[in-house]
Amino acid sequence: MASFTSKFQSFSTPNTLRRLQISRRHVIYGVVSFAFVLALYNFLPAFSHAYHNEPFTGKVPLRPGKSQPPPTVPEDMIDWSGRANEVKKAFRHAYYGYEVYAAPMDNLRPVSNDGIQEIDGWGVTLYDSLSTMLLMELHDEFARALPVIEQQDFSKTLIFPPKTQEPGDHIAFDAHKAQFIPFFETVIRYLGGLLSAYALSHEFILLKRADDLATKLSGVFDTPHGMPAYSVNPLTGQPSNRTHTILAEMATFQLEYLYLARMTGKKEHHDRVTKVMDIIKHKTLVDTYGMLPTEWNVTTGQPEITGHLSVGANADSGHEYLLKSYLLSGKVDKINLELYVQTVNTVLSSLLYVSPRRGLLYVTDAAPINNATHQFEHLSCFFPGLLALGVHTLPDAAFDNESSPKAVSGNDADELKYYDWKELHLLAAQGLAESCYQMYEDEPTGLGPDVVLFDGGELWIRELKKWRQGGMEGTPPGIHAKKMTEVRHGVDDYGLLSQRYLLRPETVESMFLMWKVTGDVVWRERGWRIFQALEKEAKTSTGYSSLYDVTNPGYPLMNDMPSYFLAETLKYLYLLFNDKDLVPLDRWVFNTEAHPLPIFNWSSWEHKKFGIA
Ligand code: DMJ
Repeated sequence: MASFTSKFQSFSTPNTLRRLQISRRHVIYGVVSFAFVLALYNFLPAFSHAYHNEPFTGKVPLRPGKSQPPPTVPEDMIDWSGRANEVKKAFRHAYYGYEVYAAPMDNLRPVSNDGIQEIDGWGVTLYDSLSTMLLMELHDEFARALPVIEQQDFSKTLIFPPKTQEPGDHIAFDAHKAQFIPFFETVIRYLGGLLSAYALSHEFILLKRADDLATKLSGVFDTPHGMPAYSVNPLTGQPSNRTHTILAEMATFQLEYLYLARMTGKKEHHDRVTKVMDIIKHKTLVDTYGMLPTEWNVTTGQPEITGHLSVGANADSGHEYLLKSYLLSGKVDKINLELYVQTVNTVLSSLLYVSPRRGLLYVTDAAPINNATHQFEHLSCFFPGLLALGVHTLPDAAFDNESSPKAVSGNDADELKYYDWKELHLLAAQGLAESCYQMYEDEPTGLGPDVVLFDGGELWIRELKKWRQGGMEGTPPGIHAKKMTEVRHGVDDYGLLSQRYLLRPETVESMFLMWKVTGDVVWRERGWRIFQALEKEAKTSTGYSSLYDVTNPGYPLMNDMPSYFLAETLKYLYLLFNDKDLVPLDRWVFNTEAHPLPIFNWSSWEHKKFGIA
């Protein structure tokens, strides 16, 4: 140190500096320090940004890059219409099994080859299959269904005790409850099925029966605030007295009732929607930053205090119908649109996480907002498709992050302002759809589990911020996740909470929408791999069955074929492979059970008659 000091003292010090009592040593220290800071500023962008107050300088370009295609034959050699035909064959196999072994009961039990009453007892598989039959041009099957529908008595439920108890079936039969029909399931499967089949076939009897059914359901709204009760007795019109309800059950009927009002001209159907939307709109959802909570109270008309937020079980279609009601009735209901954009932005900044080792993007639930469970449900896999649909159909102004209402507050949500929201929504859709698919690819059966639990993870919005501040190297985080085999020590980022596969549609629904919106053939390829896995692992001699264990090929099947398999899973696969655009997204909106309803515009008379603002 002594020699270092004396060396510098041998230089002559200018008079001015000497007068200011600044030595040459001070000058040299100053120059060296300045050069050091300058180097950091230039070579470490993260550092340079962190020491600024981050002035807003425009949008960060988001380049998602190409998805990695699964190995396959070259694109131009694929016979897509042949593949669509394979799905049609699968539908016929399942529906034939239902007709022969289960009708007029609700569902086929595809292992024991008999039927079971599960939802109202009016033969739900028949109603849920109508729109798929029409799209597949299965006219004989459709013709056989019409007289059954014409004669159906919707006044009483036909549920009775199951003949045998299945393993895992712990719910005791309750004769009183069996007289009540669940509103949500009845609307999405029966009412939605009838209305969609009417729109596709113009068979007037279908509209008439839809209106009859809605009349039988009307008592469900006889609650203090007009929120639908969980269930109703269709014979007496009495609503169930359960006070607790969930978002999905109270806010998944708008599409069906708006279309019914439009087709029948009946104001009462429109009023049901207005009342519930008024409750939703007038809540100041401060604690949840504008996102509708999962749990509600029918008696008070208020959300419960749990603060639970989710796009999965119990909430999913409540969010889905915000966007879809806006689209169905000619894009005029701005409140629905705003609620939808707010919801997505809250999800993007608070419920989306990236897994630590593989970089899988997942959406989870939380209660309250900062207390994530890190569960990722198959049910949530509809969400990437919904995001893609929004990007495809909404006007650019909806994504304008200067003028749209700010849904969320706090540091994490502030990051949203650096992105074009349209690009950001599509990026999230891509990352999530890839994870949903990866859940299938990870299993030896090729079919995905119902619920997984992630081993922690970082908020996606924070990872995006690091990526942005670090110079935006490569693709943004959460987009191209690593396969299990690419992770060192083979330690996976998640474990299985439910290893069942319940023939659910959500992942193939998102594959279909991602294909339609991006035109990237990889989504078709992935859908094909899923279809092949279904053929291999779920097919029985009479239909297709849910799996107990996706980790175990060949393990005994669950003996259960839910009607949504024919309404949704097979329909989305068929549309994914079909080269014709049978259901253009700018002319039709799928209800949550995949029954397409045609988009319409209210006339000025209807505005007046229904009191539409
Ligand atoms: C379907 O009945 C509907 O999509 C509903 O909205 C939730 N999920 C089931 C199938 O998983």
